[in-house]
Amino acid sequence: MATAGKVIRCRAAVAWAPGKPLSVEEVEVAPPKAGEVRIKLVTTGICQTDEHLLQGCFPNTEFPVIPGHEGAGIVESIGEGVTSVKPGDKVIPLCHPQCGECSFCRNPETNYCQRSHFSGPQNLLPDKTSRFTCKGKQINHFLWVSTFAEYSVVPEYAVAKIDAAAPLDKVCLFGCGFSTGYGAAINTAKVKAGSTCAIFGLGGVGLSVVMGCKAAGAARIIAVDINKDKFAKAKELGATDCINPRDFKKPIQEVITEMTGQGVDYSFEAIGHADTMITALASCNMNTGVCVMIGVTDSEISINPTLLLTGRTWKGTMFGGWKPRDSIPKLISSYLEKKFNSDLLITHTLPFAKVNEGFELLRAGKSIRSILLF
Ligand code: PAD
Ligand code: ZN
Ligand code: ZN
Repeated sequence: MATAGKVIRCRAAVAWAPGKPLSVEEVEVAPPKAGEVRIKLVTTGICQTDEHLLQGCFPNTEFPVIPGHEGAGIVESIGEGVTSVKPGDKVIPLCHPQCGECSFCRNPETNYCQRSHFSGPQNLLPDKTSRFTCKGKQINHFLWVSTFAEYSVVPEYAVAKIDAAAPLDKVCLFGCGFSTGYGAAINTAKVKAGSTCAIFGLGGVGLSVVMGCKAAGAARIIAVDINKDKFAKAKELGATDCINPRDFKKPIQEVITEMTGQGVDYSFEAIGHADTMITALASCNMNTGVCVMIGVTDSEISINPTLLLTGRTWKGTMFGGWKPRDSIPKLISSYLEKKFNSDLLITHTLPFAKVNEGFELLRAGKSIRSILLF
């Protein structure tokens, strides 16, 4: 493309400091170095993890930064040595990489990659430099992908090439929310047919868990949220019961235990609060129950060890357990074959300039997923 090898000037939403609205600015995006890919983003979703970042609660991140990690786009140019994608390919930038070389990537039992942000900050690309500047200042990357920019540079091992037929304004959800929630049920919990499940938090992630539980053949899917406006969508996606903890005097884990006899087989926390993580754990049955934590918090948790002593399993999930470069293209093929309908999670589509409005909708509990179009 004519822009290959050149600095591109384009729009991006910059977070200059925690707790401040995003500022849509003109930024400069340097060309990709060896092993990197420059992507022209077509669309991006807004996830609660971006909100954690804006509030200054995301670990290992320094401001100013370009947030966003649920994007879809087209390869604009590639750096030296890149072989798996070429200009013009449709791609999903991956906030959870798959380097293919580390011991975890080589282990079929896990999707964690040692180059993930839990192993080291992703404010800068792996060579410890940024490709973004704005008003003469260096701007940080977020999770390497920074999808709130018209162009972004990412390492090759944080890009998945997808089917050319995929509608980018829909499949951007596979870059985080849908894949995470659906995979938490299918891969991490390994929900069995006929089982009972409880999902705490009915945002884009929690509702994707509902879809995963339904696809796995769960017999009863109990959806829990303090915002009853989320219940209609949860029912549409497969929830059999919807409950609001504020409608009960007794703790919700006791309500769920009474509803199911012993507690559910699988529980999921898709909120990101320490107290609901403990509640989700106590809601699965005391012996064979499995609780999966999805929500992100840096708060400490204190539990009575008896909760685990009797046999419960407590696990976390990153990116729904998918090895992303291998799995996201296949998951998108299943979407194209209409095996599930993740489009139902999209409640708002806004022009990119309205990015702050998208966050207001999320904060007010009015959206599931807002999609921004560049
Ligand atoms: P969201 O804000 O769209 O949804 C959260 C839902 O929780 C909302 O419907 C709230 O009403 C509900 N809620 C809030 N408090 C309570 C409560 N006390 N009891 C019951 N319901 C409550 O967020 P999201 O779906 O975008 O993300 C959910 C979490 O998952 C968030 O912490 C995010 O950072 C995390 C996440 N984790 C991964 C991962 O790989 N582990 C990936 C993506 C997102
Ligand atoms: Zn996310
Ligand atoms: Zn790896």
